[in-house]
Amino acid sequence: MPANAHSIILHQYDVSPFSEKVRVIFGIKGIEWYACDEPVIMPKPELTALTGGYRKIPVMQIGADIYCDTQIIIRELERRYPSPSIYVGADKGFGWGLTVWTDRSIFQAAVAIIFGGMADGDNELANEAFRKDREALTGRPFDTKAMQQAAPLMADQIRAQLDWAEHQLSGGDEFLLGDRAGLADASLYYNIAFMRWVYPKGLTFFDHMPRLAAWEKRVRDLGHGTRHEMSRAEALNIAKAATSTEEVRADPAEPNKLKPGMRVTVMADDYGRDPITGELVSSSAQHIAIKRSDDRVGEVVVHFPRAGFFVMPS
Ligand SMILES: N[C@@H](CCC(=O)N[C@@H](CS)C(=O)NCC(=O)O)C(=O)O
Repeated sequence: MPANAHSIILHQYDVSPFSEKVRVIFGIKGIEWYACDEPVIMPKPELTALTGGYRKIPVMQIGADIYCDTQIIIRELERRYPSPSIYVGADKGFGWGLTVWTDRSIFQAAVAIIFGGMADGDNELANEAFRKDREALTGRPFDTKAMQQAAPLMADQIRAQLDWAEHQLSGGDEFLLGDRAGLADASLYYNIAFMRWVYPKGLTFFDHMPRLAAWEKRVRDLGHGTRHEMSRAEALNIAKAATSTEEVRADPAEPNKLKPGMRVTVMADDYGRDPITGELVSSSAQHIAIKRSDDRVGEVVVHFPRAGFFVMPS
């Protein structure tokens, strides 16, 4: 079937760990999707035409609706494809809290271990252009020496935290929160997959975590749903021809008096803090959707999560 305004398009690249989180969710839900490969470093002119400046990967596009950050991407996938749910066992919402742990604490430890291992010469990702790009992304020097020094300390940190997961699996369940995979599994798994792809030496302690090793294989075997490829030009054409399906909705409990029609600026609270400005369409405790336009894509609505993002009137 040719792609259209309803197709799920993931702007991604294959060695992107956060993209892997979403690809595992595609696997869990059996979703058919289009991979639109983006550059690993800036510039990303097609991506930023869609997002208004947000540069991180992945970004999901459905027609003229653009979802920035895995949290809002997975939330939207759950809304459109509720079964099987990402919520497993007793999880009705705390799974998102677990993603704060996996996406910040564990991910940062994995990054230090991977790039701290660079001295061994087995890391092709971190060339000069990549380092410069990541300095601009984080606003901090890409200090290889400091990462080399931090790597053993971070190995202790990641081992201790993954050991919690090893214990979590001791009740006999196949997945972290029950007998099927969900948000918690996708969120922990992508960190391990990232190390496995680019710096497997960083995972030697895994030999002593047999339950987690078996779990890793089970999550990998879930696959990625049905993947097709799409060019960036085609993705832009789809956005341009489509109209957003987001409805105007005021949030009665909005604490800062934000209302549809107001101009607001949204930015991530950690790294890649490029501000994105637009007109508020709808908002809630968990999302904000803003309308903006660009010559190449026409009018689009860009969606962000609230946890981990700042919203300011502009
Ligand atoms: N909070 C974001 C984090 C995304 C993230 O850090 N992505 C990495 C790649 S996996 C990134 O964008 N790195 C810079 C780049 O690719 O330009 C999310 O959940 O989507």
